[in-house]
Amino acid sequence: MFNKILPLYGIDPSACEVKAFGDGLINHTWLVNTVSAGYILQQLNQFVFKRPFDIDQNLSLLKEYLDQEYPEYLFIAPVKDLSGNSLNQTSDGYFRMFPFVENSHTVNVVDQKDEAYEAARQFGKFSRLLSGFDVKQLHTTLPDFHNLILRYRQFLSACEHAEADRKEKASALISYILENKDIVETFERIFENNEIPLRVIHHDTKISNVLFDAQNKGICVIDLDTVMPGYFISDVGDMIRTYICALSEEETDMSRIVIREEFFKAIYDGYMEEMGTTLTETEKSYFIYAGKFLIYMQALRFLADYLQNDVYYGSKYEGHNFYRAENQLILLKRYLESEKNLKELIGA
Ligand code: GN1
Ligand code: MG
Repeated sequence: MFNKILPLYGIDPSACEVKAFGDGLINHTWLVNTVSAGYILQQLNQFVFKRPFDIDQNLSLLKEYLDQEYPEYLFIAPVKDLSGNSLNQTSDGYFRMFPFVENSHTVNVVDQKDEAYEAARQFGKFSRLLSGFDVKQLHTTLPDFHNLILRYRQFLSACEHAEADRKEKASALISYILENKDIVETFERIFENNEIPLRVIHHDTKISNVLFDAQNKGICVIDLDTVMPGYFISDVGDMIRTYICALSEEETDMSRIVIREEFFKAIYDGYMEEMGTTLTETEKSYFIYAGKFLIYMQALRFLADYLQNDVYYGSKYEGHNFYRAENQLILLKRYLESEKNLKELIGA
């Protein structure tokens, strides 16, 4: 496969080093080192992203706008191959190459408050710089990706059609999801009344999607396939979900899941530093809700996948998606317990 792709970019496969890179669940990513430069090669998951050329077009529209309006901002768009294509469709799938940013690094686990602050600033900055861009120009690369109404319906249908043993094992988790249905109802209200505006939203704000410099200051955000019109609660919510606990969704010792309230404050400070004057008062009133929304939706997605025999996320061991869902529901429980303290922290 590399023998086919790399020459399109004028790279001799026998004169470079290629190794797997990162730990995303959806796309395949490799680091390609030639004698003169580093690249990130990525194969788009075409079962998830049904219209890869929409992504490519989004990236080029955003690049054009940002290069024009904010030339000092580093926006990492795919490089063009020898024929001028930034996305290649081959019999092995869809591929693109990004320049590797020298002297940058990514972080996989948030263990410093400053990392949460820097990341939140970068995701906030991205939406702020694009607040003058007409969001309607962007393709929706994953329809209904963060539509909790639909996710909830899909979850109910997964429950209905699940194999008996899986449903039995999941019954306590299913009950907890049903008990907290008010989280879906709040989303319904936001969605149906257009309470908050559509913005250019990243939709995958985990820490590994931020590039840091040698002084651990944020440089920019990466992994832009899910950049599309959305609500700010998606970005803030996924930061809360993935930064407020020291352990990830992969942790199975559930007693270790605790909330780091100071990290919530760091996310708030970093995001507001950039978006504070752009967000409406109504949006600000949903800042804490954002965490509930995303944690709940992720739990629901993992559990639905478990009930559907792991067709989406895959499974590395028996019950993998069950435990991921359990982990997220315990995180939700802890988050709800902290709500009063979090409100005080941000003066809400
Ligand atoms: C997927 O591939 P990755 O890890 O960046 C998923 C996110 C989930 C995440 C959970 C397109 O992201 O929505 O939050 O797994 N992306 C897609 O780890 O489904
Ligand atoms: Mg991703």
